[in-house]
Amino acid sequence: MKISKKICLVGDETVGKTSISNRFSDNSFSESYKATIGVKLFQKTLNVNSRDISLIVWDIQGGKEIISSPQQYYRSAHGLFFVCDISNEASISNLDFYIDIVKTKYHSAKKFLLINKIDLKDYLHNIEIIEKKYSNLFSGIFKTSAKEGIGVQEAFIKMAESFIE
Ligand SMILES: Nc1nc2c(ncn2[C@@H]2O[C@H](COP(=O)(O)OP(=O)(O)OP(=O)(O)O)[C@@H](O)[C@H]2O)c(=O)[nH]1
Ligand SMILES: [Mg+2]
Repeated sequence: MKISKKICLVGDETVGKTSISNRFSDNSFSESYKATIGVKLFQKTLNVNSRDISLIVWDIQGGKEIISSPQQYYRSAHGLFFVCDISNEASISNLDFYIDIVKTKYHSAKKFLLINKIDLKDYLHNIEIIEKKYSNLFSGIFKTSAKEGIGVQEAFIKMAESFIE
């Protein structure tokens, strides 16, 4: 039987949620920024341990307002990717806000952290700080660059694997 899971991307505007989605979905990347309004969905099937897992990915608009909105985009999510941008301090400090909301509302979802834009070498010092702070809160932490295609595929595979453990 095919397993189907809802995955949501959570985080501030411009951290790279859409870019991560596009990298995973069709291995593409664009330098230009177009804010996501509401949500964009896509489906991709991964085969892990000889099982097909259909991932329905919800690429949701960034920012604090949307997570508390009555639309409840995150409702019934099986997996959540929290995303921050190493070059954007606010996106890192705001992780606490998203985590707090999720703790109460979406506690049963698998949670992974994506530390994105690791191609921006001037900000690599932030990685260790983030990893230390959040090491216990997530099922996994991945360093990603949607731009260079680093870590993205791996993160989605780990997420898919976590559903059949
Ligand atoms: N250098 C670099 N730039 C990136 C990376 N990922 C995304 N970007 C750029 O960052 C900007 C924002 O990317 P988006 O993917 O649209 O961000 P988002 O989180 O979907 O933004 P919202 O839809 O507003 O929530 C774009 O100009 C992307 O090209 C990355 O890994 N490295
Ligand atoms: Mg977006």
